Amino acid sequence: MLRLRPALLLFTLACGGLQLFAQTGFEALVRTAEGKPVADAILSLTPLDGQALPAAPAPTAPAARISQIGQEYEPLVTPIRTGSPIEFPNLDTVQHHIYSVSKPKRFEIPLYDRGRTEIVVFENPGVVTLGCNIHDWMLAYVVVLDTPWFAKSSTEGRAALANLPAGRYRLDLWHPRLAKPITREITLAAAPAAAPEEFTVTLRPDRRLRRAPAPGAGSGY
Ligand SMILES: [Cu+2]
Repeated sequence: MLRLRPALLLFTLACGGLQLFAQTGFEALVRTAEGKPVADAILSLTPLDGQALPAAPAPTAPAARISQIGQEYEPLVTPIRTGSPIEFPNLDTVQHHIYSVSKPKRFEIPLYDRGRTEIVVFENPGVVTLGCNIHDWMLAYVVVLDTPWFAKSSTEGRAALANLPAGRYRLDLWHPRLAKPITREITLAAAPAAAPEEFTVTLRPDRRLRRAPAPGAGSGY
């Protein structure tokens, strides 16, 4: 039978209880002033009280995938933690030429064919904008974050975080069409709020032009 010394047992129980007590959650609801839900917003919380960050995942497997399909990037916005690899499969029958001139990660993947998958590691935090040298309407964003606590808003405008320690955080909300990202300090209580925190945002017009030929049009590039 396992025998624990009383002091050790108390310590173990106290730590376990504290750990359980300190975990909390946060949910954001992002909408326009007209009440329309906003998808693809990136919510992130960066600890200000020295809350311990979970260990970064071993960069052996890609943390995310950005496909080229139908001569578009899919998805439009991808959040990852600093140091994570992303895979870029070409699922089209035409070649693509991915590039970024964004400061956190400048790179290019020259002409490559269907079936190939390149992997790129994003070492620095910030927003990386991706284009394609062949199809200039192709656009995607990688949001590289030092914190592991981030989420992308759904088509209902909801972004939820769970299992993070209570305390003070810097909250950042980013969206490709937000003129200025929202930044504020928040304090998470041990008990998560009953209702999501609402964010009303003003988005710039979507100026993206869809210029890819219709599927089956038979055009190359
Ligand atoms: Cu392309």
